[in-house]
Amino acid sequence: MTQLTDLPAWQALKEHYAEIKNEHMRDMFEQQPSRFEQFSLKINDILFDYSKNRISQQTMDLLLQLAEQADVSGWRQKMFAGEPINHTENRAVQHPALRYLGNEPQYADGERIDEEIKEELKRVKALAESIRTRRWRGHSNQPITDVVNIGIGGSHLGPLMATEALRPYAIHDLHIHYVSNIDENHINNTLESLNPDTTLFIISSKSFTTQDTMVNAQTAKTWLLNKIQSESLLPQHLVAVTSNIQAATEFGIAEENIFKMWDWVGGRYSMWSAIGLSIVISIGSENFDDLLQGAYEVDEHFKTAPLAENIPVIMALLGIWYNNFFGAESIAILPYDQNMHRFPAYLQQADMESNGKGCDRSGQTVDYTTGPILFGEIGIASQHAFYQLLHQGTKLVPSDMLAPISNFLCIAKHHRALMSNIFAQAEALMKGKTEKEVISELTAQGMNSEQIEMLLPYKIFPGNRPTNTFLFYTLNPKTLGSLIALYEHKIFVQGVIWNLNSFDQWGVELGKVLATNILEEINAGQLVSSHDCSTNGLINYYMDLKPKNLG
Ligand code: G6Q
Repeated sequence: MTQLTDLPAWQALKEHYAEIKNEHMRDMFEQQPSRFEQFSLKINDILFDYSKNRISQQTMDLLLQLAEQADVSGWRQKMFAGEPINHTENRAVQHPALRYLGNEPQYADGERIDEEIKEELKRVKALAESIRTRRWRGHSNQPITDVVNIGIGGSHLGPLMATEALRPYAIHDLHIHYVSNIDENHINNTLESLNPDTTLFIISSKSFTTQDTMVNAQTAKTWLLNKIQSESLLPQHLVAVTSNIQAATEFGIAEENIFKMWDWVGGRYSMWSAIGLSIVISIGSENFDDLLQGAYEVDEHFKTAPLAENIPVIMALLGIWYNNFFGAESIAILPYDQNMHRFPAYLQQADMESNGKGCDRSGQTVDYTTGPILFGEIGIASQHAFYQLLHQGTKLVPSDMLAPISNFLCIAKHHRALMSNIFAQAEALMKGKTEKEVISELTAQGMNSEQIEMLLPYKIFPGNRPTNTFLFYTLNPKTLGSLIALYEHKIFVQGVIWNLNSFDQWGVELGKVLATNILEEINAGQLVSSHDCSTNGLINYYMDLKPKNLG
């Protein structure tokens, strides 16, 4: 394959960048009053406005040529056909099949998968509904009031994010908790207020070997047994989601309480599978169906819309424009909806674990930059925290802002103020504030020329800082499903263009084995000398000072 940087579109974009890099969006808007119509798209009730980007029609044409020359359509077709595009693990990438609502058979590595997907979803819904309707009883015949999902990474972030985002749709006498950290504080703080008689644990682990999850699961089991005192009653309080049925059975989970997941679903793409069990318990089967529906409609859009009108493709190309041509190193995700407070963390994993790679599909080290540093927080809170850097810092941070046009109660006083902030921030980031504007502002405040001269440089805002704005009617399950799928496919398209395998995660696997040797050394209780002097020093310092009851 031709190197990415040798593609004609890449070369043309380099030249185009040199021409456009000093143009200011303020002027672009003045010259093109129809920019909003030209550079915005809609899918269902989601409006995607990308007009506040440092682009012209020529930029978009060249970026679209890049997508064509990198064969985005070909790779997209391979993914949906279930070909093993995760070549380092020899696996298909079929999370879209989990939400497929059409009538065509679905395949992964040549095997038909749609029947078992439906079967498993049915089991998940049956369990969820029996808990929601209080038919599922604990060992003392009391209904379940608290569900604790124990899992980490992909087996944690998606369900947590969606449960929080869809709080208005949740059943209120059922509380869903999430435990991921091996630090005992996490599980202890969670169990503190819970009653074993009315608590159900979901052990969510694709591999059922992840240390953090397994240690927390053991602690949960011991906590249950302290009260229940008989292993035979545990099935009423313990279920698992995994592809390692044997390990879950050996752990003591009844076979009928084990929900399947498959090799062809990556952890960070798995909330659509039984890993989403806690979401279904929280919002119910019908709302979960809506979540799937929203994602399915985006899958169909991604599959069929021409590249120039394809929202995930445009999102990906804009990211590449800043990452590879402007040298931007990060992107910010800024939801203006409190319930989306875990959305940036969720996307951080999805994006950085998928495209945080420097080795291309043929095993060569790339000579261009790949996945950005993704960070973010609730927009309003961030305005009082890190927006300073977005406005006046030396780094270019392209940002995505997301907001609902109406929220659940829609109290005018709150909502109008919220919306005025998102509009004002995106406008200010684009326009900035010129010297002339600052002078007239300070003059109007009654300052003399000496005071103005002193303050002037600090009050100037360069502007020209790009944002995408997503407005959606309300954050309902369908819209959330669509938003997540838009980002999933954006990540896919960027991975294709950077010629990466977005679906393996050797860095995570490394983390899973790295600590093993040191744990053995700590368990042996002797001073160590097998590492560099810093690591030896830290371990020995810890061994010396750790509380004696830690052994
Ligand atoms: C996701 C990653 C990673 C994984 C966790 C948990 O894509 O592979 O975040 O989800 O390490 O793994 P298990 O589900 O196997 O416990």
